[in-house]
Amino acid sequence: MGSRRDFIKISAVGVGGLAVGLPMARSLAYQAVEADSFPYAEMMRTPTYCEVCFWKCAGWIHKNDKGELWKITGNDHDLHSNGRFCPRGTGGVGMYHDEDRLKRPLMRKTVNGKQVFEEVAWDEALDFIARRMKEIASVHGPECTALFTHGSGGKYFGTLLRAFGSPHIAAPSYAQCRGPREVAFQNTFGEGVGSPERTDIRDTRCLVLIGSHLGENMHNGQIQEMSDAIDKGATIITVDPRYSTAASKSKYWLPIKPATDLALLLAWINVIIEEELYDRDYVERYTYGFEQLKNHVATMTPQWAYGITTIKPEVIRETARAMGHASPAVIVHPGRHVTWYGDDTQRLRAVAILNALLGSWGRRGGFYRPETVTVPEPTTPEYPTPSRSWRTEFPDLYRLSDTVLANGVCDATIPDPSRGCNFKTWIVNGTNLIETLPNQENTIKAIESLELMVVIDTMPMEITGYADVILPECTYLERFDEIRVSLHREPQIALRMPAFKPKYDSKPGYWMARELSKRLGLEAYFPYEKQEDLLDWQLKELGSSLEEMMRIGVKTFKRPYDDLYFAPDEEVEFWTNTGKIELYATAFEMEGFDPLPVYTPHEEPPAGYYRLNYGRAPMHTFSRTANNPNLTDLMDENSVWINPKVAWEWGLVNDQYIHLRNQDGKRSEFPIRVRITERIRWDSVYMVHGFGHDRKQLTRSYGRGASDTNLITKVLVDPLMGGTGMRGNFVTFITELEEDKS
Ligand SMILES: Nc1nc2c(c(=O)[nH]1)N[C@H]1C(S)=C(S)[C@@H](COP(=O)(O)OP(=O)(O)OC[C@H]3O[C@@H](n4cnc5c(=O)[nH]c(N)nc54)[C@H](O)[C@@H]3O)O[C@H]1N2
Ligand SMILES: Nc1nc2c(c(=O)[nH]1)N[C@H]1C(S)=C(S)[C@@H](COP(=O)(O)OP(=O)(O)OC[C@H]3O[C@@H](n4cnc5c(=O)[nH]c(N)nc54)[C@H](O)[C@@H]3O)O[C@H]1N2
Ligand code: SF4
Ligand SMILES: [Mo]
Repeated sequence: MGSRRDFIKISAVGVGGLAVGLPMARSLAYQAVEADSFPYAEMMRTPTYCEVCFWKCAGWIHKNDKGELWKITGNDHDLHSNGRFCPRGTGGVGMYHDEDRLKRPLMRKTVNGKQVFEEVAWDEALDFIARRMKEIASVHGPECTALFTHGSGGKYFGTLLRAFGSPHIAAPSYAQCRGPREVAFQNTFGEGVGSPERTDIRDTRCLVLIGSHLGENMHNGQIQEMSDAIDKGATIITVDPRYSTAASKSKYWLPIKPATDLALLLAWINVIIEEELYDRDYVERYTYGFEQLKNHVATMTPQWAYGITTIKPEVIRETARAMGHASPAVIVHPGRHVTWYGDDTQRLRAVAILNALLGSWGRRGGFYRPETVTVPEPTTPEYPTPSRSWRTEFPDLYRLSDTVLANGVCDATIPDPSRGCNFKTWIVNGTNLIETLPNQENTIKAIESLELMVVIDTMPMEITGYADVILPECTYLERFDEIRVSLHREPQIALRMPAFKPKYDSKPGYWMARELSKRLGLEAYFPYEKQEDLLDWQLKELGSSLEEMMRIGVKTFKRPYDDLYFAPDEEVEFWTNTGKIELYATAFEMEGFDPLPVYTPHEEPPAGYYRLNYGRAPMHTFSRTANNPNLTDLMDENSVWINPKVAWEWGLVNDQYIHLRNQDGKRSEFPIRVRITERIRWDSVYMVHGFGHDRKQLTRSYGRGASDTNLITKVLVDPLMGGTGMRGNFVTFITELEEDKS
């Protein structure tokens, strides 16, 4: 193992690794002992839930008559998909087939003075990890171990970490995604929005999308409900500087000047109050702070907002009236990836306030009350009580965050004399932190300070290049996983089971976590050797069984109460300080933050620069699908959207390759193709996230398109909860590809 001082990103299985005979031989011998026949080989159709994104649609994996993978379809009883998968979900077959998959455990070793990854047997990899975890914890404490995880298998690594004595489990779906929304809604309604969102889109009469690009954002159930709502005549209002798919379906498209949404929201609140378009009974019965709000927005007129947002006053009024007339069957959509400009919690507070005024929370066509199922857990010893938390390192910061921040852990890993301790071990499961966290230099600096980094992944993604040990997980088509329980209108469970034996020498996360627990003396936290026995026990406790779930895939239970919406005269107790919906956020005030949202202007792009805007493509998920053989067929690189006026000024033509360079001089690693389109404002450019991979082992996606993360060096951190605003970066164009090699 190379020391961290000569740490480098290594990109390939070293020549040494391939040539070394012993570990391979051990690995194969090990397989022979382990390999029992695959018990589900005869099943022509096995249940699963999709892992291509986090909507977790339940479906079926079908085999052809040779027993090979044929196709994946939706389960008709599933509330997330209603039996229909999105193109990415169907393309899940590509995850199984991808020949670039991680195949065997790899360890960083020094061979002839050079660091390489060497293939090793599972025993060697796991023994090494457990030994190093113990050694490092004996010096720095177990709390210096952090888990970053996104996706289903992470649960069991979480158990391992807690059992080991660390509370530091972080997911990029909080501070890089929906954290500000959850904090804003918790501090207004006493509850977050959750996932899938509790939006009652199918019955709404007016849907307001503020940068929610449903259509590119392919969250299945929402898209289906949105098209149902459109069929039933709902008014769609889309606020987006880009002409998105949703904009094309909308009655009103408000091409707002980027970064000014809070001004629009405040002006809408102003009109709704001034013109008495709000739900008076609801506001009187349920809310706290109406008078303060009214005074606060008194001067925030449409005329005021026009100067900021470029949206005409009459359009602001007209759209406010459309919402008011649809009330309470109106949804001002809370969005999902909301970490934009650093004042995101306050922007989402304005969204929450609007919904409260319109009486949509708890109402049909607004936000319903979701239900879920609680899965019982086997009795295990108590977790040890950690003596430190990441908060120790950031005592004054991000006080309203209710979870461990991925970026917080990253920052607390970089040695800093003002802090007492730093993280020393990272376990990274199913998250490509290099592309996922903004400011790559910072992420890499943190990784360089580590003593141990273990990466569990299915693909040789960027993050694996920095690992000490890489553990290959089998894909979701080859494993059991925890029972899917998520929020929905009805309580429902779904099963994921293996359709095939794991390819190569890959293994399920459950097995890895349990094997590590044995080596760490923590086996008591994993009382079931086989995951299927754990699942069977859990399912029986819930009144089903593994046998039943293997046949039906999803099971729906009855809601215990008929309370999907508030009853007409229901007295509702909200989990806020006042027990009311807080238009005026008392918890914010107590923490020294604005109890009512205040608009403050954001930095503008300097001359010759354009705001870097990014988002999704319907056929890809983040960086995880860029190499998927089925999905690269549909789209194999991203392009940069440029307004015709700007293209003309720069002499750019369609399909020309250029580089982008940001305000800090950071240049895109790979060139990107120009797409000239009226669909983007002249002050911004747009690109799809997840491309521009720099790992040669990703044979289909290496060097295809550019990475937005590369160009996000400036991070606008939300002072309330630590969300990482990523839309404050500006880029210019480099057309001379050959000359600029700096
Ligand atoms: N620049 C920029 N950054 C962003 C965003 C953006 O739009 N632009 N979006 C943000 C948002 S909204 C989110 S939610 C996050 C998402 O962040 P991530 O979840 O980190 O996104 P991915 O890039 O898909 O990385 C997933 C990783 O999991 C691996 N993987 C896939 N399936 C499995 C599996 O079954 N087991 C294991 N162990 N690994 C698996 C993939 O190979 C990949 O390395 O990113 C955030 N960061
Ligand atoms: N196909 C596909 N679908 C996905 C995903 C995926 O990877 N692929 N990821 C899923 C996940 S985890 C998430 S979090 C969601 C993310 O998807 P969403 O929450 O829908 O969207 P965002 O990424 O926040 O926003 C992208 C849109 O915001 C617009 N925008 C940019 N700046 C501004 C601005 O200043 N104001 C306004 N009003 N709009 C602006 C952009 O033009 C773009 O249309 O998508 C989910 N669905
Ligand atoms: S929305 Fe598509 S990719 Fe996401 S879980 Fe459902 S089928 Fe899979
Ligand atoms: Mo997300």
